[in-house]
Amino acid sequence: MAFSLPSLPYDVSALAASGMCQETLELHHGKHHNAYVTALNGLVESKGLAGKTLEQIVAEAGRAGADGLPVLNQAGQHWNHTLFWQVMKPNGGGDSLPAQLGAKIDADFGGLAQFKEAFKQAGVTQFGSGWAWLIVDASGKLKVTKTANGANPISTGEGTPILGADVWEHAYYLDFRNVRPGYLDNFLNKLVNWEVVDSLLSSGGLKSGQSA
Ligand code: MN3
Repeated sequence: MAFSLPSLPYDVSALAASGMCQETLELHHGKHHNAYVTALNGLVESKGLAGKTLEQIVAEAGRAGADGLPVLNQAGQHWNHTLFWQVMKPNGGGDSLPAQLGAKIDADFGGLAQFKEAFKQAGVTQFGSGWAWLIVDASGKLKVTKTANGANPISTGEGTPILGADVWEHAYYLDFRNVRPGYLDNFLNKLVNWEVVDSLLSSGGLKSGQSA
């Protein structure tokens, strides 16, 4: 098998009115994400990845440290973007959450506003390229964290991501120029698909269904 670029769960123009224009999605999904998939497929044979799932590859590359980076850069980014497209929708975001997710956020962060602020701060303070995450940690508690470049909470062993925001400049430069905080505010208030985040909380996280 080979890895493949998953289709967007909405039209490429569908998020434009919610702050992510068609050109951003064409470049980000069609060029950036596709390049990670192509590069990862190019590593399958030389790195002995055949038969492994994407999640296995990400976890093993993370545990390998510096030696795992060439694989993690591509495999992590393939996984990260696969989640990212799923956790957005047109006219998403806002403060109306499914009951289970809302109650869990209230219990673990003290309220939705506190969660949003923590998530935004994680994204803003990730120096250079990376990701902000909402994860379920080993004790079952929700936690906000951030990772650099192509890493993610699976590769670091921190927990199971159920929401991720790409803070590489390619994610927001066309729509928000250099203003990363504005992009993250928009993500939380106009783009997040809370129903998908709630279903990932129930199901134990995204299974890409992909393997080498
Ligand atoms: Mn990206």
